[in-house]
Amino acid sequence: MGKQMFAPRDTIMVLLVMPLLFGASRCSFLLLPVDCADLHDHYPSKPSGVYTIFPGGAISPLQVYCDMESDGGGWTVFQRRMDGTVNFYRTWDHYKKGFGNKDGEYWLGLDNIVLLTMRNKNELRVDMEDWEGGKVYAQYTSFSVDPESFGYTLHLGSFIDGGAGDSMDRHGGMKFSTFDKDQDASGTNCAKRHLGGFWYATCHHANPNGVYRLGDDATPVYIGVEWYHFKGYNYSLKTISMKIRPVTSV
Ligand SMILES: [Ca+2]
Repeated sequence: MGKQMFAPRDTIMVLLVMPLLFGASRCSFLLLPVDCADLHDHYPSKPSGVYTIFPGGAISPLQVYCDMESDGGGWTVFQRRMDGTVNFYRTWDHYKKGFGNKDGEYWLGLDNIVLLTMRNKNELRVDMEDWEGGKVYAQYTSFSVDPESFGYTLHLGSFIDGGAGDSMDRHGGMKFSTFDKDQDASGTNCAKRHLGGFWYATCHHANPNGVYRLGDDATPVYIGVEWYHFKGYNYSLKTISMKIRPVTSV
């Protein structure tokens, strides 16, 4: 009898609280960007830096570096080299899950890249810098990566030249390879030969995950952080970063 007496009041409480909860959840939804473009759309004045995004929903936050400057900003960076502080000669498991420091050098992880590219059509931009202050980029009108069961196969759209040249030309359609998982199109193990992990073909025109070296330092060729059509095979770049953005953005 007592419980029945409380029931109407409980109901009123629920009716009063429900809109508050609903309102709170709608507000917090705006704070859960799926990528850097989403963040940029809501907060256009935010500078480049490390942010938390939610490409897999509210329960799986992911820290990334967002490039909010290049060509209007909103780029989610998935690969970044800048000072040689992180070793990129890593196993399959590392390339699958990601490694490094988000405020410095890192690889975001193939599973995260798949997650980021499966929802929308994305474009790819690769920014790079040589040791003499030269800055160029390469852009591709679309970029996606198949899930692990398909070998993380890379798909690239048309090339747009920002001075770097099309050094991804041999890499579209390739599966990802590491020294402990050879899925390249060569009879050799490209990842072992060129000391990185990448969508190697037979083997590369671009080796962004190679060994960080000081330009043309006369050590063996083909193993540095290279972009062949920009500086050739015996020149390791000062910086390189690979980033994606939904094509509908900006
Ligand atoms: Ca091979």
